[in-house]
Parts: sequence; structure tokens; C-alpha cells
Amino acid sequence: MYLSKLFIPTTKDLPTEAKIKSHQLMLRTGMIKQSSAGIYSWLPLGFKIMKKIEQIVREEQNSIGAQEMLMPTIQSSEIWKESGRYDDYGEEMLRIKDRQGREMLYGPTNEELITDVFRSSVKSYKSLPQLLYHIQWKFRDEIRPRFGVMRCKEFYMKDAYSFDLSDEDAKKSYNKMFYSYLKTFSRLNLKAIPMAADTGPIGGDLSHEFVIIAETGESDVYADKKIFEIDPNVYKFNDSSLLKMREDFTKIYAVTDEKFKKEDFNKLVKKENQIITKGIEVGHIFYFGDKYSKPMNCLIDDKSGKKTSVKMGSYGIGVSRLVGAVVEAKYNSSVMKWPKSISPFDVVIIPSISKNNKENLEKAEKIYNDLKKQNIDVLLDDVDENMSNKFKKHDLIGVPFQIIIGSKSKGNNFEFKELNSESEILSLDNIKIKLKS
Ligand code: 5CA
Repeated sequence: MYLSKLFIPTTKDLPTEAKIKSHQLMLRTGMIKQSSAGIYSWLPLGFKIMKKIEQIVREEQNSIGAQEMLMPTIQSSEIWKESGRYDDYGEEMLRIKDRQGREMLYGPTNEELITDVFRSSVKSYKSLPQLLYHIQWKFRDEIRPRFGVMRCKEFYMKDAYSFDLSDEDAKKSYNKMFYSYLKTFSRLNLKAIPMAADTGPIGGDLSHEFVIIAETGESDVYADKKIFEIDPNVYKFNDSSLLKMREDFTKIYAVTDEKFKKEDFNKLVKKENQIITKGIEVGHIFYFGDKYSKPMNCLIDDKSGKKTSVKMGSYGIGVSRLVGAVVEAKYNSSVMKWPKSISPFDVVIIPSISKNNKENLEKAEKIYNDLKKQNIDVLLDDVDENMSNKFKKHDLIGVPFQIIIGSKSKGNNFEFKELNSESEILSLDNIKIKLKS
């Protein structure tokens, strides 16, 4: 892609409500555009990054055996009346009527709808366990939408649902999701901490929220730094190993301000291991047994032929929130560096161009075509402006690698720079090796 062709409508004057750096950066680099309070359009740069995050979430769901499906955004009120949540959910739920006057709503979450799908088709324990998920827009009429994509009314969420015969089996499904979440966040190059959590309007008595560390996060986090020493990738994918993994993570002290007690922190965590920082909730998992299946009559035959309510859990990841959360975690001293796994481009070529010298641009185009042939996703900055402005701009766009075609690039050796480090002179072959590693 040539930068001159890329649709990046940058905003120079930031609105006063853009208080946190992700909101500011996403507006400045034309990733999003507000359409009304808490509702955004995703423009090409932001959309590309979000889609990459979505794909990692998807791969890690598929790898634990969850199956992807798609439920609608608009739901009928009837199933919510059956579960009892239609009245409980309150003003956060956007209620609408169709032309026949039927009460509909824009789904804030999907426990009822998935239970309805499930009860109409599954009748026997033999079809269990099942893990189903979709990645779909949600709507919550937040009273104070703020911080850009971090707390909005319309947001993109991965929500998964598990169905099991017994409590014991359901906890195995819960542990699989726990594992999948840690792997997902580590692929996004984020430090995520699972923390015991309250269940709010979703319900149940077993719940963890996944909080990533970012100095500008909304919640205060108090943790033992030993939590970062555990590598989720060392656990085998079987029930006993996954249970051990959850125990290993959850026995280490980590809480948000809601549960913080200074005496406990000082008693349980050695002074030199104490971390006090801020965090952002990017995922939340719940086990709630028959909270929905019982009132909604979602019954299955157990091994003895007796009808029993299926045991369920639900598991959310804020895919659109994650875009902002990655910025909060990675944007420092006016340089944004996207993790390689979700960067909008693999590399940017920055030639020094002037009106009477097009030689560098021609060189850049040759490299561009060569890298494209190798399936490397390249951005070429063909805009006619001075190098210092170009560097400032690319510090914000955040492509982690740059090939700079200026005085230091000679013959077949080029100046290659990784953001936040010194540049080096490398042959194109060595650059390709670096980009592909
Ligand atoms: N039904 C459950 C699990 S699927 C559920 O809805 N959980 S939740 O309410 O915790 O939402 C899951 C994730 O969605 C949160 O961890 C958060 O990352 C994201 N999320 C929730 N509300 C918003 C919002 N208003 N704006 C952006 N992201 C949000």
C-alpha cells in the first residue's frame, strides 16, 4: 500500500473529551471516527488492526475445540422474559419495536439466545460437552461512554458459551477457556493477570476477569510479580494439567482496588515482589451452572434417562476494547509500536524524496515490489514531505520496522530500523530474514 492512497483522515484538533492516550492516538492516526456518543466507525487502519486481533482470538478459541457460529445482533424480548433478565437489565439495554409492535432489543450479551438455540436441538448428554462462540457487535447504553473504544455503547466482543452435564465437567470447560485466554493475550504481547471477580448481571459464583497491565488503566492493580513468571505455554492440554494451571495462577496474590486490603498485601507478598500498577479488563469468564438453563427449560437426559438442566458458563473478550488497550500498554514517550502479530503493516519504506530527485523513490518502489512478492505486507511512504515530519508521523502509525532510503543506504545495503532502537545497515536478504523471523 502506498501511503498517499491509504485513507487515514487524521484529526489535528483533538476533542477535549479525548483524555487518554489510546483515544487520542486512535483519532490522530485516523483509526476511528466517532459517529455519536460511544459509537464509532472503524476506518481502514483501525479496522485492519482489530481484524488481526479478532483472528488471534479466533485461532485460540478453535485450538481448544470451540466452534464458531454467528448469532444476530437483534434479539426478541421473549427469551429475556423467560430468563427473568428483561426487567433486571435496566436502562443499559437498548429496547426497540418492529413494525408489528413486537418488543425487540439490541443484544448486550447472548446467554439467552444461545440457550434457546441449544434447547431446541440438544436432548442428550451424549452430545456434551459443547463449546460455541461468536464474534459479534454488542450494544450497551452506557450512561457515561468514555475513553474512545474502551467504554463505548457499541463494541465488538467474542462471547463463548459452554454446555456440560455436571458441575465437574463444566469446570473443565472453564479451565480450557482460562488457558485459551492466557495464550491469546500472550500472542498479543500483553501481560495479562487473571483475577477472581464479581459476577454482576451475568451471575454465577465462579468468575475471573483478565486484566492487562497499562499505567493508564482504569483499575488499580496490586499483585505479586511472581504471576508474570508463569508461562501458560508449558501446560499440557489435558484436564489435570489445566486445573493445575488455574490453581498455579490463582494462588498468587493479584487483586483490583475493589478487593484490596493493605494488611493482606503486606502479609502475603514479599516487599520486593509487590507490584502496584494500573490495569484494563479485556476479558471476563463466568461459570453460572443452571442460572439460564433452569428458567428456560434447557433440559437434557442424563446417563440414567433423567432430565436435568444443562450446566453453562460464558466467556467474553472485548475485541474492540483490546485495540485501545494495546495502545495504552505499548504507546510510550510519543512512540507507538504495534506488536508484530497485529501490526497494520509488516514494514514501512521511508524514502527521502525531493522535487528534483526521484531516485530514492524509485529504489523504494523496487524494494516494495520485491517484498510484496515474498508476501510481506509493506507500506511505502511516497508522500513528498521532509524526513523529520515523516519520522514523527510513523512514530504514531506504529509500524514496528522501517527501511529508510536516504544517505545511509548505499548500493544493496539499506538502513533498517526497529522502532525504539538504533538503526543498522543491512542487505535486503538480511532484512527479509529479520521481517520473517
Ligand atoms: N456474557 C459475559 C461473557 S460473554 C459478558 O458479557 N461479560 S462482560 O460484560 O464482562 O463483557 C466481556 C468483555 O467485553 C469485557 O471484559 C470487556 O473487555 C468488554 N466490554 C464490556 N463492556 C464494554 C464496553 N462498554 N465497551 C467496550 N468493551 C466492553
